[in-house]
Amino acid sequence: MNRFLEGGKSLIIAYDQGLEHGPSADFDNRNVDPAFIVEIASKGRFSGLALQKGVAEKYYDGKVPLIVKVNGKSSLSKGEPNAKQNCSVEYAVSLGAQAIGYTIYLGSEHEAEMFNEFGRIQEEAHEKGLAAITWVYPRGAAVQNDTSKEIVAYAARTALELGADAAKIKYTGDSQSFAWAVKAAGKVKVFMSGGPKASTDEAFLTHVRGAIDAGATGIAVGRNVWQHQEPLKMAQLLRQVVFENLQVSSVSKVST
Ligand code: FBP
Repeated sequence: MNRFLEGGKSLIIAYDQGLEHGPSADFDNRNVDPAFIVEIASKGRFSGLALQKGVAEKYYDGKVPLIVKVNGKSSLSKGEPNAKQNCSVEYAVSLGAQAIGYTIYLGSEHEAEMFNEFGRIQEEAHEKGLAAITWVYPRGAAVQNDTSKEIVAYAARTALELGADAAKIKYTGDSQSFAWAVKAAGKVKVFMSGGPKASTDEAFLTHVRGAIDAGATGIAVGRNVWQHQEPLKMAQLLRQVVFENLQVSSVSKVST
């Protein structure tokens, strides 16, 4: 994971929503173009860029450490969520990946399949010198509240139990409860997932501040950056919170 860390902290930009949500749900004329995001990743000095293999093949420019998502699903499939492998670890390496990303839907009827597949991929990734990062999203009929303290900590712990180097998990809503998830993750690096674009910069930065105060390594975020009117400005604000450890009141002076 060291390749994704700067003074122990990290800021990752995620752009796999074209598969997960579809272009009409999240994209406009600017951010529908992967080249726009790849440029933000380097100009905004992100620590990592997460892409599905097709986008990586055609747009990755080698400037920011790459995470290739090796599974994914669309928003059209219904029922209990499942996401199967769609890219080999070997192929991810050939694209320049320094880590693989894999989503586990904890609590889904299909979780055993994902546990099994991630176990194999994690071992192969480690053999090839790549980090294994898991997006652990509690989901399905058995999950009542996917951001409760208990369930988010369960997600974090699952990442540790299954051998992940880092876990991307949803924010619980407050720093104190998120700290329990960070503790449950042990030596696994914790990244807060972004979610839909917040109504104000301050609202989003407050969550980021809370996650960092809870001991998170950083954030892995998409829409709150590339849906922003000024993505590079948001990147700068995030850097101030994550790397410079500034309070939101200090950075929000330059915010819109
Ligand atoms: P955002 O910051 O835009 O929420 O992206 C984080 C992410 O994990 C993406 O990598 C992924 O495409 C998406 O969220 C999945 O979202 P959902 O919660 O709808 O499954």
